[in-house]
Amino acid sequence: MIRLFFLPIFLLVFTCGAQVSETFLKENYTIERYDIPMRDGVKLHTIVYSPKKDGNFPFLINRTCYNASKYDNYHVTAQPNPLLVRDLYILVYQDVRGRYLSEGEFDNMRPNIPGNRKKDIDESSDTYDTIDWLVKNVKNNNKKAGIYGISYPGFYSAASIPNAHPSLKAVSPQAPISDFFFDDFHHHGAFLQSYTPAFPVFGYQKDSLTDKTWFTDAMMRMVSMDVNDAYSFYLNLGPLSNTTKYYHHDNFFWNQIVEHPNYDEFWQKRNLLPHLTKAKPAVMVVGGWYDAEDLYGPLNIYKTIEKRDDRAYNTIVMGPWTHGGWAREAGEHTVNHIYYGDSISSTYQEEIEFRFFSKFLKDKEFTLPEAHMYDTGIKKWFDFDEWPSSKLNSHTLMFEGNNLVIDGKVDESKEYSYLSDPHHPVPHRSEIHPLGFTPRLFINDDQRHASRRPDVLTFSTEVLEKDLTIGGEILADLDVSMTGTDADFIVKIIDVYPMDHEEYDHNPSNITMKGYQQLVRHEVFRGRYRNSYERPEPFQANTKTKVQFPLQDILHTFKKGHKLMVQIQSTYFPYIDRNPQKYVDNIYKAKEEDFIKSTITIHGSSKILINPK
Ligand code: PG9
Repeated sequence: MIRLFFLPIFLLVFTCGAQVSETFLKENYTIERYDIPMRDGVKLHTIVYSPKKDGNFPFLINRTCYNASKYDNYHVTAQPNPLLVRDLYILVYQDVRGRYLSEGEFDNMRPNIPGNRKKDIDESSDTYDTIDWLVKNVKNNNKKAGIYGISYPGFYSAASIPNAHPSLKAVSPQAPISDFFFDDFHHHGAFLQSYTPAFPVFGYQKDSLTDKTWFTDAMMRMVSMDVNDAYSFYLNLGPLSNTTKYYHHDNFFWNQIVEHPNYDEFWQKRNLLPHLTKAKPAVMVVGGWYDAEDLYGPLNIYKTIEKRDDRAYNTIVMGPWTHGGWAREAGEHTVNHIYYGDSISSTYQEEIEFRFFSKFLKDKEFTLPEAHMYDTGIKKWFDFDEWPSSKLNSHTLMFEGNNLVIDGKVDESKEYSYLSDPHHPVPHRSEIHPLGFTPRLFINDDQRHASRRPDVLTFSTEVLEKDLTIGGEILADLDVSMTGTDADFIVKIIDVYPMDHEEYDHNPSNITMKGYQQLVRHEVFRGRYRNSYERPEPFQANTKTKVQFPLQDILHTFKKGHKLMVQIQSTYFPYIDRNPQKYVDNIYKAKEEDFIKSTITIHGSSKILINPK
């Protein structure tokens, strides 16, 4: 029995709380199934729900690698926003090329081919051909189409933007992947070892058209062990070469990851961002501040379009959600131990998402915000007319002893060192946790387990005498040295709660919010890529070296009575793989003996910049 925590993302369908009933669907929609020919002749399996009522309706399209058939036969738990379903759209669900009942070969983050070609195919051309066929062949349509999707389907939504079909009027990439070297599997070159169980879903070609999963045997290699302590499991597994040996030796995607450890042409051509030069359809990007899978994607897709096409209708929503959380309504909204409020997802669905599609596909008069952003500290929404907003202040955070100094002077000659041991890595979770398909709840977890370790540097302000809002972009500007020749750097921004903070009802009795050190933002950087993601370089031992990298944006007010804390460390396990700390060409092929202890030094000239100009 596969325990729920492990249920892969493609089975944890993103569902809304107040579902549309099967009765409503059957009374108001008919279902047709088509195999739509693409320009190269490959047919893509497409399920179409058409309203029974007379009228001309827009299309609402979802292209997925996670089995469109789960939306077939009036399957209610997989429908989109119930308000949209009730308002009657032509709902379209399609298996992307090479998946399930569609023909062709699957390719992860299929590279976009620039220009509007007649023969070559990519996800943009497949979307163009699909819309063209639908408009010409499905009755009662109003020749307008919208596309949406969460996660990989979010990438397919965003991939519709280059050379968009003229009928495509509204695109909502939600938690979209933009580049697998910065989303999901990697963060700035470090491998997310916590994704190891996910590889079977993306690493085997099917050998026939099927609506059933064909990679279950490969998945069971890990699931069947029913692992309750992921940290020990991965530590005992040892170097990544053992993952190849025992689990993924026949997985084409894993082997591509192993053979392309650096940001080479293989990854660069799979980056969607360079192709987002113009956005003719209206775009609404949606993301979760606590999305452990795809946070780089939504922020950078929005910012790229803002930079490249100043005439685009391009907006962003960032809420207190984990991956895809806005599609689920549980009433009380919590992320791990933190309570944020009630009905946050259904309010977004009603006041934002429903209005976006109604405005551009049904010509309804709605005004929507440019940037609808949730402050995760005071737990309120704010609308900005740009993001990052010039209304949010810049700050410089520096270190003095154990103190975090905001916009002040420090003794930059001081040094802060720790012994980093890859055989005793810093856990990324405060609790023992089972093997999971992807990382999720650590993203705003308690950091007291880390601040008590000698291999974690911890700097904290005094108790804040007034609210301090930290919003916008963040840059870690570190001066480092080490006794080894390679290292990872993890920077964490933490909200320290007062000792009289209220408890939250949903937490078990062993969790106290009194003195809680809540992770607000973290980022990982593999130091070898400090000068180039494509050409890694070893460090010179005991030589002061600059390491700069961005953390993803935040909007968080550190309330009066709280403290602002920064932690720096060099292991974060098993969220990411361990750096041997002795430079080797390919860490995926490192041997046990390559893993060495290293004394890492953060020099007093280091700083964390908020909204650097
Ligand atoms: N971005 C999510 C993911 C991709 C690849 C592996 C695991 C998860 C998703 O598509 O849900």
